[in-house]
Amino acid sequence: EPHSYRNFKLIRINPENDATLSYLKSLYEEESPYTLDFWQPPSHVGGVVDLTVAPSDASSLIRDLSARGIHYIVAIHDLQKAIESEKSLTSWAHPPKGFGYERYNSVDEIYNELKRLKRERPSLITLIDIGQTHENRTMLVVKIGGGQSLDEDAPSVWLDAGIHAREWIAPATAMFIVRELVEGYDVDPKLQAMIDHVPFYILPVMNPDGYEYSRTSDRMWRKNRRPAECQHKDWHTVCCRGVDLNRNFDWYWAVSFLPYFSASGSSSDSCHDTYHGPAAFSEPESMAVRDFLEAYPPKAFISLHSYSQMWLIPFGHRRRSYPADYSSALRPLALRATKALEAVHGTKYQVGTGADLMYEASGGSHDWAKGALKVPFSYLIELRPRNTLFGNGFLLPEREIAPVGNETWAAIRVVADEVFSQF
Ligand code: VAL
Repeated sequence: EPHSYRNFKLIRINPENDATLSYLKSLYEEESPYTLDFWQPPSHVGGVVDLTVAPSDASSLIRDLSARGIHYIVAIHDLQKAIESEKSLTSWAHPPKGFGYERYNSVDEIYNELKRLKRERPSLITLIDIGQTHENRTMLVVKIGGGQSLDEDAPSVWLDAGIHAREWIAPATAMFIVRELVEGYDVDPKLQAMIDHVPFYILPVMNPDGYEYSRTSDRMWRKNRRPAECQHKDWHTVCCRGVDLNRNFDWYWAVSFLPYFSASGSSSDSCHDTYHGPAAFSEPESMAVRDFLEAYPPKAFISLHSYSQMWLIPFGHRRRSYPADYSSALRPLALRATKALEAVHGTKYQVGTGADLMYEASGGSHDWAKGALKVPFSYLIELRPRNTLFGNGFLLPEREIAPVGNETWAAIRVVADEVFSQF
């Protein structure tokens, strides 16, 4: 039986002053008396904080917020209901069998589809097993274009998705882009010329253990499934599983710049959702990605996440910290890409670093790709939705997969075209 979120609530707060902000930070960083899950951690005054609360704690939390004069909205009244209506195009009780491009699929369904595409287009597609997870799942990269052999010097574009288990729209978007590339190859001569020269390497599910766990056991799981680590806390021992893979890369790994313990950067507590792991690249998933990228360094690195509609540029580990070519190259290309994205369905994105727009987070893969691997164009995309009155956060209905896929592809194509014209 999967974990039930019956009557869990999603509370959305715009902290208007420092007192509110530090109260929310204390709930996030210290032991809170309530069962809370921060979908968007507190960062700055004027930002957005999304948190879910268990039904048993909802009234006390709301009493606390009201007593402090903190404005909030209840964006979701019954999280379980929202989880069930996420499958908007298919029946939740009787899911259809097999892969669908407008559905949230299992890892097996995704891999079977990639194998089917490979059988259909053997010269266009190459499948590469780059490693195994803790639970022995394969990490499967699909190479599209550029011939069947791997060439370390050829310019290429890397795209990964699903580093965070619960961000289901990310793998769905990656698969949508796989199809755009495969089908576009025959009918779009410009696209053909581009991917003949600049192949795409796509890892649609970077965290397959976590993804499957979020499908079968706990929809809101974020980390990988590293076996439990135990620690002594006060008078008892607690053991927790999982590492946040996007805190496990060797770029200011485990470093926190704030003068106090900052769990919003990255946490040393194995029970925390942003646990950075016992060492940089301690995890098979991040190790596999590192080893592959070091062997075949791409010209563009793009990592798909959700949610909040932001096109994030390095560096995310610290506020006001930028690569040398931030203003001359990275940001102008990001602006062009998001303009192309907006032209498709009018979807607006913010552009900047994650640290400036949201919160500092060290050990992230897009920072490592730019800072350590020196990939020219490195980005992290936070897909739909935005945190508006009705946005369902991670629970984006299946009917939005196609529009998200179309608009995101338009933006990524701008990046790939730039690589094609430069290298
Ligand atoms: N949402 C991302 C993360 O928590 C940040 C880095 C933008 O990993």
